[in-house]
Amino acid sequence: MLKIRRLHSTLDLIKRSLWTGNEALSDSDPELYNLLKLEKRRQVEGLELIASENFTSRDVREASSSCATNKYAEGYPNARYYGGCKHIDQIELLCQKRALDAFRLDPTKWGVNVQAYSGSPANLAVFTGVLEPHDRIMGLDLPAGGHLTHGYMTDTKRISATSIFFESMPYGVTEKGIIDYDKLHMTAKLFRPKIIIAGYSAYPRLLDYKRFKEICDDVGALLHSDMAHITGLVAAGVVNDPFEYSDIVTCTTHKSLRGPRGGMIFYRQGVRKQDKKGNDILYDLKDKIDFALFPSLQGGPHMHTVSALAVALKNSQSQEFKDYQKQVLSNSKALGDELQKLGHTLVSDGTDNHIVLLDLRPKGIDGARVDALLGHAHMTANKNTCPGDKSALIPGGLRLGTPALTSRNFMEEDFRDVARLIDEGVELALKAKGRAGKTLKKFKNLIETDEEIVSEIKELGGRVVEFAKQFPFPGGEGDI
Ligand code: DSN
Repeated sequence: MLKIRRLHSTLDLIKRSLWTGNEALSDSDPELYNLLKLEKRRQVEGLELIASENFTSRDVREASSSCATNKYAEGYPNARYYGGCKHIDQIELLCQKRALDAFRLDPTKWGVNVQAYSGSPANLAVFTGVLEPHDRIMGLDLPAGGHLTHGYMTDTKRISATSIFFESMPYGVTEKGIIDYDKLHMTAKLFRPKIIIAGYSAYPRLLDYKRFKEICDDVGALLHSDMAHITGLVAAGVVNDPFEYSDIVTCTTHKSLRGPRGGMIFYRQGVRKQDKKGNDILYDLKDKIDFALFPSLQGGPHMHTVSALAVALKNSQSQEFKDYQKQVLSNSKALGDELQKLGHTLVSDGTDNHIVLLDLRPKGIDGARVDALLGHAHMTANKNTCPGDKSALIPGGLRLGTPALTSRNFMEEDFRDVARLIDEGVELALKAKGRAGKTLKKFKNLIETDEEIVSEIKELGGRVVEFAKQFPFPGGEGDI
């Protein structure tokens, strides 16, 4: 017979010095709590212009820190290695269904894996599943706007695991900063890759997926689109759709989609093509990719993230979300136009997406110096290579993006103000560079010590804070 134990109240437990697990973070760990408070303040009072960042909503945050964080669930729905997954299975199936719905995909033609911890593991899982070690891939070169996991290596070193375990050949952009499709085609014919990746981290234009597919078909490669940056824009249908032509699509979930930090892999199912005798050749991507992700590369899925992703995908179906994505694009144009009016140069002479890539070289300065100075004035962007740059540490460009501030309801006129604030920062950086001498180290030291420069940065930063604070901040009122 089981003995019935009295259930203890929190008060009882405290009296008996037993662990309750109910302490508020502010009480149990003021040191960490205060750091988070400072970070929240930085986000509220600053201008967040990193193109890959965004602010999550309260419902996404709630699911993100929910009880699902406690559960191990290695495997996939209805095929787990642990018990207790009844509800977890439903959560993952719901998330998968919402993922297919969000991108208007027919479940007989597409499947999805929602367990990737982020975009980089998602890409590695695709290559691990579909390729043999040392098989060949082609991706946009990092200095031309590509991503590390698209096979990045330098002249002397293999940097990304995707170039350590596989053989990679980059493609690039023309002098005007547009992908050089002709050269890609020519190189692909010689290199014969098994996968060509269409995707980017810092490319301000749309991709020609039809052209990518034609090249893939010509050389017998699969087309893998990595839509990480534009996941939300694709879900809202405001940019061209990679699914129409791709065999595989990977993405992150925390950028324009405004979800938790995670990744997804979509793969085609059903008939791939017909052989010469007219027999159907089927896709075999599902099992290969699912197995590569788990158990080959990852362990238990982060089910709190999968839960929060399901929420974000539901939110992506709303009219508000579609309007938001349209605003992201129109804000990006306004930001780019105003910077050009102020005499700045943009890579590719403009933007079609959420990214504005400022080429600072014609101004006589670089992205590293401007990034550092803007940071002191509460504007967060990132230094970035421009086509033709040799150094990733002191590159010529500054990457700017509109998703985060658009989530705070910034409109076109607000972004024109942002452009003017950035322009003031660039002018100040030029002044500081003139005084600092040659090295970046000296520049960084000067902007923290030169009395006049420090005071001018402070004055600019003060205006930035007053400006930013006027805008609402999503995700709830709390301190952290
Ligand atoms: N770090 C992301 C970006 O900024 O584009 C990609 O991984």
